[in-house]
Amino acid sequence: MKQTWRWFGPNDLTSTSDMQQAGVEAVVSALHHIPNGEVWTKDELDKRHQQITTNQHGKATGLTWDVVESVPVSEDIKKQKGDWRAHIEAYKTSLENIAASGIEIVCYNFMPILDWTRTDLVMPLQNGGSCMHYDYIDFVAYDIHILARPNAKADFPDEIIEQANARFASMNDDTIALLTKNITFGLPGANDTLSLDDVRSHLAEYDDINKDKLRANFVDFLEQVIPTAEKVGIRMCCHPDDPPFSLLGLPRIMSVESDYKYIVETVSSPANGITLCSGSLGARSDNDLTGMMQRLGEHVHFLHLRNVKRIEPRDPDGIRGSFYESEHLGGDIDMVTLIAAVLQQEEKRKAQGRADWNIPFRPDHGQDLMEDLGRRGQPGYPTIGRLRGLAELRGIITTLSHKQHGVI
Ligand code: DNO
Repeated sequence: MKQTWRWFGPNDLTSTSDMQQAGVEAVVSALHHIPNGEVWTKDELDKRHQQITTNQHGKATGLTWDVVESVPVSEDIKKQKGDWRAHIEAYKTSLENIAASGIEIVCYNFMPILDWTRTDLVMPLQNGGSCMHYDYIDFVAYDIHILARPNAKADFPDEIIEQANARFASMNDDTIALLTKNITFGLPGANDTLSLDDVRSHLAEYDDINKDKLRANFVDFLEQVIPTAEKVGIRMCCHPDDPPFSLLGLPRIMSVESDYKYIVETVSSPANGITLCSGSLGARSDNDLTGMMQRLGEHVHFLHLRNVKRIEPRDPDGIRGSFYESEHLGGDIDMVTLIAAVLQQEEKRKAQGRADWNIPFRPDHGQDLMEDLGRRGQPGYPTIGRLRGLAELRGIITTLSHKQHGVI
């Protein structure tokens, strides 16, 4: 398992030297300044490679840029409206340029309008740290009362609506502004920052797009770009919906195992794979992460290892509800059995002679701890919390590898 780390570029509060000290083997990065739908040029790619491989004193860092996360899929492509055909052509050109620059793995997602979202970016923890939190009731209060989406109430059970009404009644202008900002602000990786009116007009454009239509548009996208990825030697890997259930009445199509199965079977190619994100998928209780890795592991090109703790309130079926981002080993996902399944997959690949046996993972997100508290880094991407996560994950990997190879 290759130990990687997400880096947002020279403005990231984590430096290349920090990554070196954390024992990072390779970097995950993206050209966030390039607007969705535009081509990633060779020049811009070269610049980012340079920033990763060489430090500010001109010395080699020993780091390489191995994974792109993400080349965003534009809203036009997801809706098949406006400039979508031109955006697909640009996407293919970006893939060609990325491959020419030496990168083989490209992560992306197909979530409509909002990429990942949380209601609270700094939930206080008992130990003095903080973490991100998705509060189901806050989100419903936002949906029904702040965004005032027509007919939003029809999407929720009565007792959740009652709690959301009471929550909204207790909010003041500041809490409303903060919640609105958190939900629509465009967390790292999501390029767009949206106002309430932007969200409303985006939503109107999805009026005629149900789950089947969105999925058909996704398959069309893959049928266009996967042949290019195959030709240039890129492995695409789709990130799951985060959280993995419908938001704002929008369809979500990469939330459960059967969604992934459908996509890898419908557009069958080694270039069409999965980013298994344990934290995103783990926010619902019916996703069996270890089982997914065992059953779909051959398609997994990239891993995000993160943990969540599912908390009340939840819908009566337990699927949709609140959660917070726990310590990497502290939540509802069994990281040990999941990593064991990854190591088994790697052994299988070695036996099959697959060159891509060493699956890159990154410690996904981290809690804000110590010097990172109040440091105003990218939400979810503090240095120390991720360093802690990486160290804990590395411990499991080392132990299980020893066991696998009969050392213990
Ligand atoms: C959040 C990230 C996501 C992810 C994209 C992939 O921390 O995992 O923003 O980068 O969804 O396209």
